[in-house]
Amino acid sequence: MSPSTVKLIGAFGSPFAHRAEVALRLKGVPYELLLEELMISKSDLLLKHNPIHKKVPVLLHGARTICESLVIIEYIDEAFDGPAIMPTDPYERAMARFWAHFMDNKCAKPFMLSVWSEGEVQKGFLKEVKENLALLQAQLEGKRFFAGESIGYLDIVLCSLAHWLTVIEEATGVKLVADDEFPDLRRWAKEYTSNEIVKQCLPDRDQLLAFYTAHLERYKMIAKAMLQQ
Ligand SMILES: N[C@@H](CCC(=O)N[C@@H](CS)C(=O)NCC(=O)O)C(=O)O
Repeated sequence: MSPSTVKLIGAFGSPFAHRAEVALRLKGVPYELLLEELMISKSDLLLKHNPIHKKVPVLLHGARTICESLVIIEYIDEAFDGPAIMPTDPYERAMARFWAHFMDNKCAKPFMLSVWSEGEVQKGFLKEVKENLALLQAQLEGKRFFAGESIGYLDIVLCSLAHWLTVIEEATGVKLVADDEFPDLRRWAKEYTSNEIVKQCLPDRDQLLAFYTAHLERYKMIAKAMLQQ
């Protein structure tokens, strides 16, 4: 199917949408980006194509609709020519998926609650964030990127640690990573965010900071709701 039929429903500042965009760019697939204004409302297009989760990103490839960023990355990798995003070795691929699920299922909540909650609750989640970061850093093992010499699946999945983390630290005034902590992760973050392809679709830092600063209360509410889950 022609890549010219690719559209991506995203939203400014969404690390999940960034995952899909980077995957398209690494493959050299031209696409049209349709930006949602999630803080205001959701478009009929988004609700039509992702009625189950009602979230971005959504990839539209001709008549096909693909939802969920992890699924989208794998779809892009398989549907289009270009450099492989997933590791080619089955065990490496399984491990990359394991850590991607770890990021989304085990790291997201502590991360949110360590910056957007308060007191003892916040302290507990901060400890958890550091434990999780140590586990992720160990996967780098002196490598340039998680899969070796070039950007691959896990680097893309962990994009929020590379670019969003320091912005959110600044917006909230909560320091998650001290300047002398996790040196390998910080070195990797620099490499990821300075990659020419990544840079083409990384949200501007100042705009991202303004976005999180403007929506602090909204994120506190989301964090509060998370605590009750
Ligand atoms: N598991 C989803 C998460 C996507 C997600 O949370 N997207 C946010 C934007 S960053 C969203 O659409 N939020 C709208 C909402 O929660 O209603 C994925 O990996 O694609």
